[in-house]
Amino acid sequence: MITTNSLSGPRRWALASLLGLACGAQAATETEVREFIDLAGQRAGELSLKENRAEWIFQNFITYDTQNQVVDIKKQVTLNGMATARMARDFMADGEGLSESTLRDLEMIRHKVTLPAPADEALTAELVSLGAELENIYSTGKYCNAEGDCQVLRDMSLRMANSRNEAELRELWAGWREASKPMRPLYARMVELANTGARDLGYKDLGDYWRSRFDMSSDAFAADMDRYWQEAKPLYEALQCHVGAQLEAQYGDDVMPDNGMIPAHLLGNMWAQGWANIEDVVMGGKSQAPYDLTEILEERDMSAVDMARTAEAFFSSLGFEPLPETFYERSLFTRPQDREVVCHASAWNLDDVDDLRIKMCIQRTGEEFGVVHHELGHNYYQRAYNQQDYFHRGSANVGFHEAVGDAIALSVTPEYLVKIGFLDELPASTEEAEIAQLMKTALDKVAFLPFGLIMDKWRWQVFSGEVEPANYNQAWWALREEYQGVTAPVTRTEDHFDPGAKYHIPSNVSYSRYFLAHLLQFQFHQRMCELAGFEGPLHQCSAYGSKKAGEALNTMLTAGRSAPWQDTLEAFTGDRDVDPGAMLAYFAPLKAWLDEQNADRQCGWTVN
Ligand code: X8Z
Ligand code: ZN
Repeated sequence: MITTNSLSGPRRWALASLLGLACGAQAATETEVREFIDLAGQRAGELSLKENRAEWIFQNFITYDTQNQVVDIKKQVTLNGMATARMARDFMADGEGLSESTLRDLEMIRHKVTLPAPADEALTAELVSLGAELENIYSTGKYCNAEGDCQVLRDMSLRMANSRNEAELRELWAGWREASKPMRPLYARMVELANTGARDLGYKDLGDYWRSRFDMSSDAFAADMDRYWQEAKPLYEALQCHVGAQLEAQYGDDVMPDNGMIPAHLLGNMWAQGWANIEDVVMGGKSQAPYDLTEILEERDMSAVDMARTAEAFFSSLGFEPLPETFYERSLFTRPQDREVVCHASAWNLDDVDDLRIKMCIQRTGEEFGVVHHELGHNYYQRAYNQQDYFHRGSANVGFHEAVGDAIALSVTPEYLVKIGFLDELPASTEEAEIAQLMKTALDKVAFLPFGLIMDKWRWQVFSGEVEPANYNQAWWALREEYQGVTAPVTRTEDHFDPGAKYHIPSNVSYSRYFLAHLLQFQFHQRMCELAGFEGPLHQCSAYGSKKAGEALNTMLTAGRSAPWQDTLEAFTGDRDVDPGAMLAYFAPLKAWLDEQNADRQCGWTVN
């Protein structure tokens, strides 16, 4: 058997890292460990470029062959990632005398693998194949009705947004959930394998592993998530109460249960995660919003590329360099008719320098205009941290990555739309108009919070074994009901796998990131408005054109993951913690209005 014990110093660690061997008993010095980290970064960096390319091709052309190709490279990436993570684990166990920043880097290497695999090549291959198969099932999923007419998710989502026909909504809702049924056994097996991998690296389970990425203990992170939710909850409850009452007025008490919960198919979104599409219903049957972005985009005949160029111009106004022309040549902006693709929006940096791209099946709606800003936020972040070492190329924590583009989109105000010529003049500033505008945003951002929380709560329960495969669906609905006050419109059984009907479950994208981002983006917005010299209510502020705000934002983006996120946040906003207070301040006028509306209502819900 080859060992590296006959070598000494950095060469020993270097060789060990390349061969993936254990290193013998001696504790390593700071210099040796730094050398290991550098080499590990180089190796992982090279592999990740190959992975990016194979993944891009697979997601743009889903076929038997592209799937095999991506599985091959992902297997190599996982084997390498696990070997390196195990070494990091061992260095940490012997970590006395290592500096704090080196220990942090080792920890980052240790928890870098999304799906940690058992120490076995065949099981690694199996785990990676399961991941690709689940993604395939989701992305190629269709609902075919009794007449044999089939629909893809994108079209079903559009109907969910616009239809007010309860029976149609119910059919779409239940129909899409047929597509995720076959995922259940694959998902259960995937959990089993990834848990073994996580335990091998010294974690309790995959949930513990995912939660350990926040510069604090995994338990402290879970407790903080609950604390943030408790703070934001009264605003959510006020919104849920008002929306429930308006839905009752729209659909009647045959449709609305009398326990205070809202059936999930009535909220204008396939997953009831954002409710902005039913602003008309919520405002009494007719939209009260001062303008309709979807109509503006239609009137101006904006193409998907035009939407991206408009979002780019916002970033340019803050002082960011333009996107490279290759962004427009290589991105996927619309759904191709001739092949299967992963339509769920994403942002990429193929060469880890500036080969930036988005992949999105853009629809011409105000909602999607927001998503375009969201994706570009990822791209500008990716480019800003490209000078960092490999393991520091990432956002301060994953929530930051999701918050940047959203924070920019909060600056898409009537005043901004006038500045760029989308509106001829500012809409009359009446109290009704202000409330309607705040309502539209709250239906998107506030309604999202409990959904953002339960996606990972469910997974944490599943990964820890608290919820077993036999109870997957029941546990899912228990969380939906308790946190969201949202209930299933049709009977659910353990034959269904409703969590799998949401992209991030089969794709294994952790979801706490979005919960955090929905709070952080208001902190970022608040700070950028301050730097832009804005005085007034936060929802009226646009940081458009503020070089000062752009510079501060860029400084944060450039830092990547080089420091604990609390330090990075403090340098930008002055806070060391996620603070729901910024969101609460933004919506304060709406909260007062909701409390008036709800004054004579019995709010809250009872879980069966
Ligand atoms: O998945 C996304 C982005 C890509 S990172 C479009 N989002 C979450 C979702 O769609 O469920 C953005 C907000 C929440
Ligand atoms: Zn995102």
